[in-house]
Amino acid sequence: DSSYQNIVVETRGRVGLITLNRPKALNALNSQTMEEVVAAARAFDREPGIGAILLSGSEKAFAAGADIKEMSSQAYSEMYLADWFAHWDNFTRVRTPTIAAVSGYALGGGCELAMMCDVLIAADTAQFGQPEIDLGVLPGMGGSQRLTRAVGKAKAMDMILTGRRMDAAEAERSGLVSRVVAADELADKAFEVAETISTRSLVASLAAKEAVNAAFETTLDQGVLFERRVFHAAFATEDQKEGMSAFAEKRKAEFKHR
Ligand code: CO8
Repeated sequence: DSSYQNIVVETRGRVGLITLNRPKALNALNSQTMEEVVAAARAFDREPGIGAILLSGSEKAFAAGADIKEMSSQAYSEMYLADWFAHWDNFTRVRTPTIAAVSGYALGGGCELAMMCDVLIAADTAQFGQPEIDLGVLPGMGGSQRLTRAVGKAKAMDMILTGRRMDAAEAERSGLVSRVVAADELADKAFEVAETISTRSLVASLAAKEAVNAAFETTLDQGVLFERRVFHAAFATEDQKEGMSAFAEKRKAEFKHR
């Protein structure tokens, strides 16, 4: 869509691609970029022909943070009244699975945006960090919550209080990312993952995402109950019939995404 200035949006098969494209600021996430990423993700989310959304940056930077220059002179009342960063919540409400392909810097808001995605794939050059403490502030796009849930209190406190970075190997060891690949293979491998997800039953993958996310919001008992109800409901779909018949007939399932 040519109406976007800071991102490039394209469709490949059933995968919607959003590429951050603000190279002069290492993809720093200013308000305009936030509006565009959220708009593009929501547009893909409304499109039944899209089964996965792949979010990438550049080789050097996924995103070097929220835009410090845009924020620096804001007063508390301005931040509060504008509810700065709250619009990102709409990105996390996208129901289609989101995959982040991270190469280079994912710092501050860049790390936080990557953590908003469902699957995080890193190049071996990736560097994750929450350096806000060096700016006299703290994470503001969910980092104190999502990093802690992802890597636990010890590493989250260490990173957020010292501002130190984590390389790709430590990020994988700590459970922040699911896979690390060679930098020159990131685009292909991340696309492969997105494509794999996108070809599965859309009803099943949306429901699966919802069920996993429930684990962060509810008790084990309630979460298991939620899963069971949704699992039962899957038997009302054409894709369940197709998936299970295909298994019995020893052929590949042809999902209709309904
Ligand atoms: N915001 C705005 N501009 C940025 C940002 C950013 N986060 N990051 C990089 N840029 C700009 C640089 O200012 C520079 O622009 P110019 O050429 O006009 O001077 C251009 O991008 C290239 O950057 P560098 O020259 O610095 O590139 P290097 O390769 O030397 O360094 C780094 C790369 C290490 C990533 C370095 O750019 C850096 O440290 N960036 C900031 C990282 C950071 O602190 N991120 C956290 C941001 S804060 C946040 O996300 C949460 C909210 C808290 C904000 C509080 C504000 C008061």
